Order: sequence, then structure tokens, then C-alpha cells
Amino acid sequence: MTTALIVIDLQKDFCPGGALAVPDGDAIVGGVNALMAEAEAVILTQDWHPAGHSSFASSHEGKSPYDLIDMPYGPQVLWPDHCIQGSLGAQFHPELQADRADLIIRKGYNPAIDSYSAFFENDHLTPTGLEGYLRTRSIDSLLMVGLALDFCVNFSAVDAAKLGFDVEVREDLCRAIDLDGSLAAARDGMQAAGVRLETGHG
Ligand code: VGL
Ligand code: ZN
Repeated sequence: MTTALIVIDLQKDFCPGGALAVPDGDAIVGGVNALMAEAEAVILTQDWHPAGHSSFASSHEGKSPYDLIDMPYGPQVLWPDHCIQGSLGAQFHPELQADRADLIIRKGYNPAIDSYSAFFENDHLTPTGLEGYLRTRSIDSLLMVGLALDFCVNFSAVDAAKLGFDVEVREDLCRAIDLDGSLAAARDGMQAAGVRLETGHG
């Protein structure tokens, strides 16, 4: 069994001071670096939106960040502009050992569809290519950490479990946004999908 560590969106914009800061988001960097150092395979995801992306509140007249709208693929939370391709905020946290990554997979580049999951865009149909990468490397087990636990980590973990991967999320190396109960819903959904939620091994 080959296990890959998947580090979700540990980018400046999701850390304190960033455009879509996750409370305490930067507190996990040291622990993530330590896990990366001993992992068999390391994959980083990078939220990577074109300016004017449809998930930005600023792209919808009269809407504010954290409003919910209906998109052709379902409900979508509107976010502050964040992780714009090539911007400083889209960079990985400066202390993350990003050179350790075998693969960096970018997501959210389609202007019309958001992509929380590292596997599928939010239409749940359009693949990012990560599944094929993992299968061709015979990786069948995934350890996930990163930001935000209730959005991109959650969607990635649930999709991975549905695809048949063995999935563990290290909750102590994640931080959440927690919008209107999203954290509790995410934990329930991950557990229902067969994802193991762990808080570290001592
Ligand atoms: C994320 C909201 C918008 C995340 C990305 O990484 O969880 N959340 N884009
Ligand atoms: Zn995003």
C-alpha cells in the first residue's frame, strides 16, 4: 500500500492577513512540514482562480462575500477575491517546504465553476486529473491536511473515499472557516463517506 500526503491549499490568502483568512491557518505549517519529510509521496493543491472568477462576490452585482447563490451546478458560497493566478496571495505559505512536493495540482481555474475538491470541480463531473495521477503511481491510501477543513479538505476527502481510496484526515493539521455550521456538517459528511478523522498520533 502506497500512501500519499495531500496538502490542501496551504496558501497565503488562507492564512492570517490573507484575503480569505482561515483562523489560525498558519499554525499547521510546522506539523505539515514534519509529515512531508517522512511521506512516501507528497502532493500539494493550489487554489488558482482567474481574476473575475464566478465564485467571487465581486463578480455578482449586489452580492456580498459569504452570500449563497444558485449556479447551474448547484448552490455556491460567494467568497472575497482570493488566490488569483500569479498573485502573492496565491503563493504557498512561505515556510511550507513546497520543494518537497512531487506534484502541485491547481484547481479553480475554470472561470465558470468553482473547485473545492482536488478531484472534481464543483459540478462533481469535471475531473482535475488527480485520480489518474494517483492510480498510475499505484497510490491507494491518502493522508490529508490543510485548509479549509470544512471546504476544500472536506470535498477532497469525500471524493477520494467515493473513488475507493483509503482516506485519513489529520484534523489537528487542518483549520476550518466554519460558516453557518459548515464544520459540523463537514465532519458528519466525511465520517458518513468512510473518511477517518484523526487528531494525531501522540
Ligand atoms: C477554499 C473557499 C474558496 C478552500 C477555496 O481552500 O477551502 N475555500 N476557495
Ligand atoms: Zn477558491
